[in-house]
Amino acid sequence: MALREIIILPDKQLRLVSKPIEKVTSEIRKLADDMFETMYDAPGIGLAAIQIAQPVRLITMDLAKPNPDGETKPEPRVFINPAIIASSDELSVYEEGCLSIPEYYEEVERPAKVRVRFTDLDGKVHEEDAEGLYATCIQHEIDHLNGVLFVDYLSKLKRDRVIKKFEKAAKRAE
Ligand code: GNR
Ligand code: NI
Repeated sequence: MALREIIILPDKQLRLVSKPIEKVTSEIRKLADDMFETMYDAPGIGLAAIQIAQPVRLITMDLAKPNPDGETKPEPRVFINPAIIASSDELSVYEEGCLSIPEYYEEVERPAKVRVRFTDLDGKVHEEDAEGLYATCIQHEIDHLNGVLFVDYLSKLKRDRVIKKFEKAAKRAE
């Protein structure tokens, strides 16, 4: 396993449309391993491969909550070529953040429930209904595969403001 660097705004790679994975190879397994290490280290609850500069349709996620003893048992999940195949009309609002837009949080409205189809690391295809944080997170991650960021759902004023802030920070760091 290896810790990889998470790319942040205004890195243009975040706007790439990631390529479907045709076969679950050892490289894909290794990439998923590295994504988990990077996601847990961050820490984050989800990660899209493009966030470590790999433009393939691969997502890692862990939504495990602490048990009453305060311990959290890992629940690592992998989504290959995920697709939303149905969305509820009902919407829900969640305060979102993104490891590629550090320390910025805003409320985003999305379908409250979605049905997602994806392939796992064994090449098996699954369909699942997602709601709550799972629904929000899978939509946020699939957006990354399409070059979409949660700030794209904000008002132009807020979006321009956060993008400018990160552009300035990048200039200062040159
Ligand atoms: O760690 C993360 N938390 C989060 C909180 C609310 C909605 C979405 C997310 S995903 C984010 C990690 C990330 O940037 N994934 O792409
Ligand atoms: Ni994100």
